[in-house]
Amino acid sequence: RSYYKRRKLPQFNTIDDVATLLRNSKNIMVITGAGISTSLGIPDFRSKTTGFYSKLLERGINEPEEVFDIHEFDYDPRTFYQLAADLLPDHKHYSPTHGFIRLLQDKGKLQTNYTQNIDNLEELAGIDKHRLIQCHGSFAGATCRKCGHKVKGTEIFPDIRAKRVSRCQRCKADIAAQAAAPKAKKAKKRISTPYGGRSDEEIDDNIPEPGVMKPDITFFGEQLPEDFFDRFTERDVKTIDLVLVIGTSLKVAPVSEMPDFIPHHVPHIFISREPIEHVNFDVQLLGNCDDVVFELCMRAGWELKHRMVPKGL
Ligand code: CNA
Repeated sequence: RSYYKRRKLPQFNTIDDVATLLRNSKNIMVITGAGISTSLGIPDFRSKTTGFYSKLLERGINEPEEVFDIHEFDYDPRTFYQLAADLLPDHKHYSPTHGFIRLLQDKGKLQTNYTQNIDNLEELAGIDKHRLIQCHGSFAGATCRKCGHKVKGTEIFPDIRAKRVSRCQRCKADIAAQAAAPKAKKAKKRISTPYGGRSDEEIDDNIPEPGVMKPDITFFGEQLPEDFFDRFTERDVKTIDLVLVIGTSLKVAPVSEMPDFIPHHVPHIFISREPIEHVNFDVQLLGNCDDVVFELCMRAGWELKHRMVPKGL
């Protein structure tokens, strides 16, 4: 299939058209971004005064993408660890928009939720794992950059919250075991090396630095999960009958390109604060997504039960 900008479908124009589409559709794809979690106090990236990127600029970081660049992280993980706490949710609440996606699932209409979010709140909202693609990974797990040891994300949350670089416990244990190993072994090595006492192996042993833990979020320069491409091209584009794109600026590829790869006859609906010009959506419902999905449910005759966002958040 060639990639080109889709034409609009002239028959869909109003919020009531969208409510009717919701009622009639059976296989809905929902593509979400950071905007569906801002009502919980988690900043998005690109909102002008409240976004994470504007905070970074205030702190003199001119190229915010670098905070999430894998090469920068490997070179010096401190920048990431000083800033990541802002994006870590409390995992106690999800937003009404998460509740709306759950409602689509309960009604048997949710085919797949492709989320760019890393907060893993879809899990809290009860979205089935097999209906969820976390395009950019999530904070749910973490992996050592040195030895590959995997842990639950919650194990490194205290370090993230304390703004200190999280180190691998398995590397630490290995280093401790090496240090406690019988000295005779080292002495033996020394005798067997012709270079006056220190073999290459021993020099390596002298760098007892445990590996750095990295949350399993996809940094710039890393691959997206394989199931993203497989599910999208092999299954979803062939079978969905409606796509809802919610709370995203659609600036990050390849997710930003998904709507143009979906067949043109499938209605494309956009719900967010800022309008989008680089994709032809049939209807753009602009405003706070929590309000918009409430209104849509009301017009569709559905009751949106969800955990309310507590006051003060
Ligand atoms: P973005 O570029 O910051 O865009 C978010 C969009 O949502 C903006 O256009 C806002 O206008 C809009 N928006 C913000 N709040 C609301 C609201 N309450 N109702 C409706 N619209 C709203 O973020 P994207 O998701 O487009 O960019 C993708 C990045 C952001 C991914 O790589 C994520 O990992 C990353 N991110 C995720 C989180 C999270 O997991 N909660 C937080 C911050 C960034």
